[in-house]
Amino acid sequence: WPIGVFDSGLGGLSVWRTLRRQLPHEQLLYFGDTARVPYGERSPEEILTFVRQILTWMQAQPVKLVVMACNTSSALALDRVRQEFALPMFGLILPGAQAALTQGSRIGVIATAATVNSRAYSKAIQEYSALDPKRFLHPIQCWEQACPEFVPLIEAGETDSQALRQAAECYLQPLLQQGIDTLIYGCTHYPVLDPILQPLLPRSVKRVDPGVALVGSLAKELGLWGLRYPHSGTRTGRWDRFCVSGDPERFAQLATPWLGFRPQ
Ligand code: DGN
Repeated sequence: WPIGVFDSGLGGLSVWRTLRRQLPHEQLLYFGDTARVPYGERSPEEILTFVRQILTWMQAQPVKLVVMACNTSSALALDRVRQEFALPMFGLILPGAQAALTQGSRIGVIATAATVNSRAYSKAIQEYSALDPKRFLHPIQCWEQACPEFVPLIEAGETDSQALRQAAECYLQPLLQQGIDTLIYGCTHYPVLDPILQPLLPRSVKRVDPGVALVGSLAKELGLWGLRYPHSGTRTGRWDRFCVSGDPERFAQLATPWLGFRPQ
C-alpha cells in the first residue's frame, strides 16, 4: 500500500520530494486540494472538515499511513483526527519544533495566518523544551509571522518575482528586529522560496524545513515497524499517483517543475 501525502495544493510537493529521496522504495499517493486552496484564511472548523474528507478518501484507497504535508492541517486538525481515524498519521509541527530547537533559541516562524493564529509552533517549542530543561540552557523564545501573500502567488505559478521579494522583505523584517537565530519554514509552500528568503537573512540564521524533519522521523519509524516497502530496487516518482480536487491539467502543468516530470 502506498503512503498517502496531502496538502491544500502544490506545497506538499516539497515534502513529496524529500520522501521520494529518503524512501525510494515506497510508493506515494499525493492529494492536492486545489479546488479549495488556500487553507490559510479558513476557519479552524472548515480546515477540520476538509481534513476529515481527505482522510476518509485516503482510507478508502487504501493507504498504509498518512503524511500531512500541510502545516495548517497539522496545526489545526491532527490532534482531533488522530482520535477519529485508525490510520497512522504524521504531521509537521512537532518534528519542525524539535529540529528548530537543535539549531537555536530565538526562533522565528513564517506560516499561514491559520497556523500562526493557532500558536501551534510556539506551544510545541515551549512544551518540548520544557521536557528537558537541562538541555536548553538559554530561555527559548519564539515569534510567529503570517505571510498571507505567499501561497496565492506560488499557486499562480510564481517562485521568483518582484511581488514575492517585496512580500518577503516585509514579512521577515519584524522577525529580524527580534534578532532570531533560527527560522522555521512553517508552510510547505515556502521551501521553494528559499532562494529569495536566504539572501534576506543574516548568515548566522539557520533555516529549518519541517518537511525534512518529518521524513527523517518517518523513515526511522518505518524501519522500527518493519513496514518499509518489501521490494528491492528503487521506484521513481513516475510510479506515484497524483490526485487533485481542482483542474488536473492545471495541476500537471504547475507541478512539473516541482516534480521534474509531468504527473499523469
Ligand atoms: N502548504 C500549507 C501549509 O503548509 O500550511 C498551506 C497552504 C495554504 O493553503 N495556505
